[in-house]
Amino acid sequence: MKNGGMVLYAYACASGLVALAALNCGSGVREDAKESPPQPEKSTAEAGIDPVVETDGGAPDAAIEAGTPRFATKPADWTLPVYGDGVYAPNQLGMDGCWSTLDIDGDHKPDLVATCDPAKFQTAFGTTEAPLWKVYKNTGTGFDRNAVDWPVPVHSKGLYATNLNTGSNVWTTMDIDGDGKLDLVVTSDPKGFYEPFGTSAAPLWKVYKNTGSGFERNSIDWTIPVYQDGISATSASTALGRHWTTMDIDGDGKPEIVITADPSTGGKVFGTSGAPVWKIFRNTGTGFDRTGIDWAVPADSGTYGINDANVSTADRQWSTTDIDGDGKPDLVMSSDPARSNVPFGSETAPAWKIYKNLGTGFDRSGTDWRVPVTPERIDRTSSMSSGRRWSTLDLDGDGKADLVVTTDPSGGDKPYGTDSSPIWRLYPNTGSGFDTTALAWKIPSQRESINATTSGDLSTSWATIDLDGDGRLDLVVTEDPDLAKHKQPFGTQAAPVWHFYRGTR
Ligand SMILES: [Ca+2]
Ligand SMILES: [Ca+2]
Ligand SMILES: [Ca+2]
Ligand SMILES: [Ca+2]
Repeated sequence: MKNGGMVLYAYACASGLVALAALNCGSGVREDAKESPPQPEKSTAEAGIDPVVETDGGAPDAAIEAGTPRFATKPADWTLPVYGDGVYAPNQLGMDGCWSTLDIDGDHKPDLVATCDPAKFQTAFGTTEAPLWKVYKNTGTGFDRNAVDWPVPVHSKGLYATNLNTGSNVWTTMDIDGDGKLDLVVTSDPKGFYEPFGTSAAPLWKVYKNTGSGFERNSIDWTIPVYQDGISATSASTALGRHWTTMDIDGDGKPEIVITADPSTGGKVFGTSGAPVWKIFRNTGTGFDRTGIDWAVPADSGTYGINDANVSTADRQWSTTDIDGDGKPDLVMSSDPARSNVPFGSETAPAWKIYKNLGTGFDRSGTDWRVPVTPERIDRTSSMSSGRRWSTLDLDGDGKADLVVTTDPSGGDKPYGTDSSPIWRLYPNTGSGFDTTALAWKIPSQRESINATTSGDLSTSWATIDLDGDGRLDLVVTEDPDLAKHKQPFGTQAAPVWHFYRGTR
């Protein structure tokens, strides 16, 4: 195996973590909308929400429409179990514990899953022969403070996390068979280093199905395609020109393996320059086909073509995202390769190019997708650098991903509005572009400003996720920003809580 310099990333995109972290990973955003229809509209009074008063520097901003309810103004307490020194983030894998917020029992509400015993370093609960996770089920107003035992398979290292990607320990939690419940998928043989199970001519993953109350302790062999050095993770992008991912590209509810680059050409897209293709390997429900089908992708002027599902470099920005909300991921090219880090179109009418998913390939003819005129130039689907923070996610709950700009580019890496009345700007998805007029999306005011949809690298933790499972994204602040507390939730040690701001309309 020549894996020197191998860089594996984005495996979380194929896992259940996606919808929760609100990352821009194609299918993650729409899952919520698909599984639970939007709730009936309520008046402001019924919803108990204050109307937004636009206070951006005193005078109303002409580009902002005010008066629509957003997140609940006052937080509700979201009960948490007592675990380790406190559950202060939606997901954690470290010295202070291992947990994930994901829907493990398949009832469309995320549960809190503790995967390692806080008294032992990176070791599952239970015994070596009968390992367990602890699941704190979602009650609709919190996580149950009492855990249920969740059996997990035996693995040499012990399955102490929902996802891991370190050489011989590569596994993930994803719904591989499309039955609506997350399965445990071990993609690399612990006896090797980034090598799948089986043989090089007949490689396999090991799948442990979700029974609704645990994972089967016996695996099934899941066939995977043959690809140079082996498909040893759900996705990878390597210096050796190997690029693949696992996603539901045809929208049938089951993920496919999508191989996007040909290592024999140094990592260029497959096909010809005029008719480039990816290779997709269909999911039969019991494995992936070993014979690939051509999937049309657009031509690109770069040396390698569209050779990965998601790319973010100085002169190339694209992602595989369901932009039109039809349930199938589209290819979205968000910066013009002729002008680095600038969208297509003109200064006064910027646009992305979208290549719609036709079910059997992407339309090779791009169509313009309007993006708003903003000082920071919206040249990618999401940005998490200081002062340039935005996300593409369905905040208004109509099933289509919206553009949400969460920092004011005029300085300070803060949201729009004022410290006491901060707002995000939401540009709704019209089905053929983003509305050029923003809605003011009121967000909570706290010591450390909420300047991104999910905190990511920031010191206080929060996330925009559908925590109560009603199909609307909520804002949850999981770490108390009080300076006297460090990496602690709200409440007390005996009765910890998150601050839950319900999403409403
Ligand atoms: Ca659940
Ligand atoms: Ca499943
Ligand atoms: Ca599929
Ligand atoms: Ca929307």
